Amino acid sequence: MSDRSYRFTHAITRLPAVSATKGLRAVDTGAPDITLMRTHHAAYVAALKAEGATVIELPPLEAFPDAQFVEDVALCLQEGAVITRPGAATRLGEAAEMAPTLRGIYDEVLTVEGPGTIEAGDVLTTEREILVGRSARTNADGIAELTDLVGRWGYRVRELETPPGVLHFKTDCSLLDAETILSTARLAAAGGFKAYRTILTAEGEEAAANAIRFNDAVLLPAGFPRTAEALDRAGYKVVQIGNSECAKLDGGMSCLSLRFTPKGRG
Ligand code: CIR
Repeated sequence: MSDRSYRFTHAITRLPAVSATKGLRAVDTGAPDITLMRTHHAAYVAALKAEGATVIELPPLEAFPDAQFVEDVALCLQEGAVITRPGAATRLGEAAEMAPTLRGIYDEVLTVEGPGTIEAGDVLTTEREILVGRSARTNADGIAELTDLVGRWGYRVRELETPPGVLHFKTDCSLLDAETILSTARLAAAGGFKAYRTILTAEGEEAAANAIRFNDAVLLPAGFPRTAEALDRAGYKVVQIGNSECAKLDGGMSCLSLRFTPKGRG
């Protein structure tokens, strides 16, 4: 079994802008503290580097308060990248900002042109398929266009539903290894993960589901001790990263990076 869905050579991150205080959020729990957000961000980048990543650290984009959530604007695969088309109007322009960086890395960079919308926070790439959760940001047309684009590289897309009221599919799940998905109970109950082993987040710790497996580590937002313990018991190396400020903007570990191994460099 290959491991290209969780072993990577590279990551792209973007430093949070001061304007991140104005980032989108479902429920306002107060403005994030940018200094603390940047401290957490530095720890996140350091954790990726500790796992061997070459991290391309992009500068803040003040015009786009959510631009540190780079994951949403592109899907990076080995064969090429796809620039997505965010469903949030204030985030649409972020995709074009990411394109030149990806063109510098990949020979093939494709673009979702629309009219559909898709944010890659709704996309979970596993070893055997690409799962896409329909959400308030990702619609059927967007999924159809992505399916068509990645089909040329041999990928199969399977459409699932993001639970109601949940921002992104990966707000509620993450890949732990080729066979295993960390999921909230509410998402697992929908039945889309039957072909996988699932580890459930502890009750009341649903926000722990937005984690990432990067090489040997699972980066988990700090503050979810029972889920951390369950992962530790299952044999994963858990690295906890502060996420209190991004959480105010509905962001977690996966949102903060694009992770990939460009073909020929893996
Ligand atoms: C948004 O609402 O778009 C941002 N405030 C949070 C994006 C989080 N990204 C993700 O879950 N992949």
